[in-house]
Amino acid sequence: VEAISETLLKMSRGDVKTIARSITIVENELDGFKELLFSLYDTRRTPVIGFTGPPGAGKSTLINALIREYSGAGKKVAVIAIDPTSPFNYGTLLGDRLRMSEHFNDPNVFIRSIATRGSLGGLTEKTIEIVDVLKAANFDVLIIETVGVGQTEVEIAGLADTTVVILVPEAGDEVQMMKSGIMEIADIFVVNKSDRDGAGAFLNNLQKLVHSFPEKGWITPVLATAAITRTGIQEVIEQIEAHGHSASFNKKKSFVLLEKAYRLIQKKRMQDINKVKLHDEIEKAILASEFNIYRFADCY
Ligand SMILES: Nc1nc2c(ncn2[C@@H]2O[C@H](COP(=O)(O)OP(=O)(O)OP(=O)(O)O)[C@@H](O)[C@H]2O)c(=O)[nH]1
Ligand SMILES: [Mg+2]
Repeated sequence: VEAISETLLKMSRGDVKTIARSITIVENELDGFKELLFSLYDTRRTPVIGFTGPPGAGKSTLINALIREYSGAGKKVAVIAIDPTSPFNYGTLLGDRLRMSEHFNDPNVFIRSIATRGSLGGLTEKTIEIVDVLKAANFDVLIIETVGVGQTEVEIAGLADTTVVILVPEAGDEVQMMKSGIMEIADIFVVNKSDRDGAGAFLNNLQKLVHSFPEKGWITPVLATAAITRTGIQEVIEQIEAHGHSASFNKKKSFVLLEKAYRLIQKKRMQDINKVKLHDEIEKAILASEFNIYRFADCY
């Protein structure tokens, strides 16, 4: 077995094999995963940019266009695409791979899809750990794509230094619905598919909405893109850069660490709870006698 210091050195030099192996080690809790995690220090402070938004908003297409810009400027980019394990999203997974496939042979680009939500005792979510492993490598920017469905937007905000929320012109009602939550987490709004009807009106409404919320040391910009034709990409990069220099970005550091710590502690405390086993035990318990869910839960 290779010494941790050797692994870290190789990663910091951008050894792709070592990076991929380290991710596999933490993802599957293979031998030495804890030692590896315990040896990670965030010295490079690689910015983590989260992209979230409704299914099909154009997140992957936009990220693809950004990768092209970053890589063209000689920057090294890592992308984590988080695929919910739901079979509904299987097509998405393949789609993302196809859309980003032009970068598969680019030495400046590292792309990894990871599964989440070990629904019935399957894979546990290792996003935090994988991000931290990637931070130990020599990337200039880390990008995370998640589909925004309720909770995930909030989760991405606890993981990313800058959160970009991608919407489409026809998302009017959705924005009304998730208004406050989305306002809290969005550092940058991108209205993609601005080539479509109604983009101008939607942009205006969103702009008004942003200004109706109290300012937090950074005014959330509302940008228009058409990712498919790579229109407006430069502005997205500029605003990500600008947010990185804002007071809000610095304040967010400890918030992100808090969220990460909270989730790691939660996972640690829940590690002996397996939903499949729990289901068996519930089925037994309800057969036995009078069933009280609070007494049942109190045993754990
Ligand atoms: N008209 C138009 N279509 C776009 C634009 N950007 C992306 N699309 C299309 O929208 C569809 C979805 O794009 P994706 O990039 O896969 O969207 P996504 O948000 O990553 O989707 P999920 O990962 O499934 O949530 C594709 O067919 C794209 O070609 C755009 O700017 N204009
Ligand atoms: Mg996608």
